[in-house]
Formats: sequence, structure tokens, C-alpha cells
Amino acid sequence: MREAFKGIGKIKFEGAKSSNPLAFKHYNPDELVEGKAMRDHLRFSVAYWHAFCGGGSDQFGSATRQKPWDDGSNSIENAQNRVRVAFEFMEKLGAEFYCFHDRDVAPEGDTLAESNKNLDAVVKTLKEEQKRTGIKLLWGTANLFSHPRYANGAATSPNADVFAYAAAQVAKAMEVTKELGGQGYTFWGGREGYKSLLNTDMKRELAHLGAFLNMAVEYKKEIKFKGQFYIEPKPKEPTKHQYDFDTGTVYGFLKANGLENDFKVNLEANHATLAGHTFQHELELAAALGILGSVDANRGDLLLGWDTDQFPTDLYDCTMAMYTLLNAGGFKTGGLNFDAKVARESIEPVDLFHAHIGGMDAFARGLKAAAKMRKDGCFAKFVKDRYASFDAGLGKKIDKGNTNFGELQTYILAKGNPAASPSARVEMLENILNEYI
Ligand code: XLS
Ligand code: NI
Ligand code: NI
Repeated sequence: MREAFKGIGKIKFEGAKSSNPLAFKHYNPDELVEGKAMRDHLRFSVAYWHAFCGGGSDQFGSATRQKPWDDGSNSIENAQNRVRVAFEFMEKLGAEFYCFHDRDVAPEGDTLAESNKNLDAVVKTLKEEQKRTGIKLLWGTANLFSHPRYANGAATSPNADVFAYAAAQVAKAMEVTKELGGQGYTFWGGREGYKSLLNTDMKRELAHLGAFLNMAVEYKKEIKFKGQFYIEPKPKEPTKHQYDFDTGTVYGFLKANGLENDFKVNLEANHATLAGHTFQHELELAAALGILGSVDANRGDLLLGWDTDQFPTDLYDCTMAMYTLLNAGGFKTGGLNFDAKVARESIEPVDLFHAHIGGMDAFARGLKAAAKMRKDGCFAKFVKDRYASFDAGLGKKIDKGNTNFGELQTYILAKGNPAASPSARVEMLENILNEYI
């Protein structure tokens, strides 16, 4: 195959003093942090859809990106060639994982059978390239939102045949994910929500979504797919309201449907902010609930209200995310998947490198800063001391579930007013954080 990214070699770590924009300043894959190689902490993944399918179009204009390797056709040959380009890119970048939707990698046919056949043909090339490069599949997924048949949802469509079609598509996507050794499979409810409650039976739609995911779990066992299932929360866009709103909502839904042991969450930074949370809030809650699985690494724009999917460069965000991740024990099956697109104005192939290098360096800095915060232990100690009243006496009984309202009443009536809590030192802690960034 002809080289697609001519003149760009393997991206190397050159250290913070380097001024080469095509080098890592902070991501040094083999460097140990807390006794583990950076590559194994961060598990970087490239999102096939943004990196190799997106062209930069938006509601106001058509595609802008130069892709000299792409003949613009829907042929299998073009799709297979795109796979080779993708692996050349990932190899040069040093990303060890990728993620894809069924319809990113292979063209949709006129029938499901034809689409499946197309997918099989491209999966063959994916498999060859995985073998050639050692790059692995972090997770696969099915696109249940682009085709007009899914305009009213997939598992929550009012049309039972659409539900069946979506099930068949997911079954096939799970099969190929398994075939490619995928470490996970993601469910993002693209249009699982509503535009208007005037035409929506919410109770029924939620029940259908629960049934759909339960059948997916069953099928997973049937085909012996061992990867981790993820749900990716997002509160809105494309629908006005999406049922997988945020981590808290997803957890309640999983519990209500007996699925809490079968799924973890795949958290996307921009989706967290769309839901009115910080990225770290979502990570922290997922960790507390034991469902922290994987991350779609990107960022939104404070001044824009939609899912802009920009590359993550905010050092505070990356540091706080890595702090929560390290505290939670790090990734098991998950990783940092760059679900991010280059700006419409960044039109050259090399921009794809700049974008990913920046994201990888930002998370590498975040990782190192977070490890230092943990080593110094200042925040952890502050938190521990702040809750010390629960470490002994009555507080301990509350923690263990060994008391009741009667006892608490007697206790506090005898004791009188609680003493004021010590200062929470918000500003002092924020100032200390700045010293790590
Ligand atoms: C869209 C989602 C999507 C999922 C995969 O907003 O982030 O890209 O990650 O379907
Ligand atoms: Ni995503
Ligand atoms: Ni997004």
C-alpha cells in the first residue's frame, strides 16, 4: 500500500525541552508512574469515526478535510484501504487501541444481509492490520442513529420491526467485536430518548430499552463474548432528552432492570458538561458506584452549548480525571479513547497528528501531576481528617449501620448543639492544586 502520511515518521518522546510539534513532550510510553508504564495507565485509543470518516462538515457547510487516500466512494476497496490508512496513522502515533462503529468501517448495504457481508469483508482487513501492528480493539459498537430507520430511536422506537433490526445489528456488531478480540462493547443510546412527550409512551420505551439490554447480555453469554459492556451516558443531542442522561440516571436504570453487574459506564467529558456536571464529577460518581469502565476523552467549549468533541488540552481537567482514575485503581478493560474531531479549519492530514499528540501529552501531564498529588497525600489527608468524626464512637456506628433514630435522638439531646465544623479551606486547597499543574 502507498504511504498515506508521507514525511511523518514514528512520533517519538523528546521531552519537555523539545520544540518539535510532531514529538511527545510528556507522554513517554515506557516511563513508570506509580510502578506502571504510562502506556498501561493511559491505554490511548483512536476513534475511527472522527479520525477517518469525519470530513469536517457541519450544519452550515460541507466537508473540508483533505484525505488524499479516500476515493469518496462507498466501495469495499475504499473501506479496506481506509483501514490500512488508519493503522498506518495509529502505528506512527503509537496508539495501542482503537474503537469503531459497524457503519464507520464498512458501508451500509441495501439490506441487512448485504451490510453484514460488507462488514465481514472489512473485518478481514481489520484483523490483518491488527495482526501486523499489534494494535488492539478497545471496544466496538453499532451505529443505531444515522440511518433514517432510526429517526424515532432504535431500542426505544415505537416500531417493533425497527427494534428487531437494531437487535440484529447489535448481535452482528458483538460478533465481529468478539472476532477482533475487542476488550469491550459500548452502547451509546444515540436516539434513545424523545423529542416530544405528546407522542411518547415513556414507561413503555424504558421497558423496551431494559429488555433490549437484557437480551444483549443473554446473547453475549450465548456467543461467549468475554469483553466488558459499557453504557455511554449523554443527556441530549441528537434528541432533546436521552434516557442515558448521566451516570446517576444510568445506574438507577441498570438497577431497575437487574443489569448493574453486567455494565459499566463509558464516560465522555463533553457529555458530562452537557449534563451540567464536570467530567470529574461523572468519574467520581461512577467510581463510587463501582461502574467506572472507560473514557471518551475530549472536551466541550464553554461558549457553545453542544457536543463539540474537541481534543482534550485542558490540564486541570486531565489532572483531576487522572486523580480520580488513579484513586479508583485505574483502567481494567477501558482506556482513553479520543472521541474527538479536529476543527473544521484544520484541514491537512498532519493535523490529525497534532490533535492526538496534544491530547496524549495533556493526559500524560495529568497522570504525572495526579501521581504526585497522591504521593504527597495532602488532599487525601485533608479529606480523611474532615470525616474523622465517623472513625470512632457514634460516627463509627452510623458508618456501620449499627444505630437508629432513637439512639441518635437520645445522644444529641444529651450532648447539645454540635460544635462548628472546621474550615473546609476551599481556597487553600485550590491554591495547592495550582502548584501541581
Ligand atoms: C456521541 C457519542 C458516540 C459514542 C459511540 O456523542 O460520543 O460517538 O461514543 O457511539
Ligand atoms: Ni463518545
Ligand atoms: Ni461526544
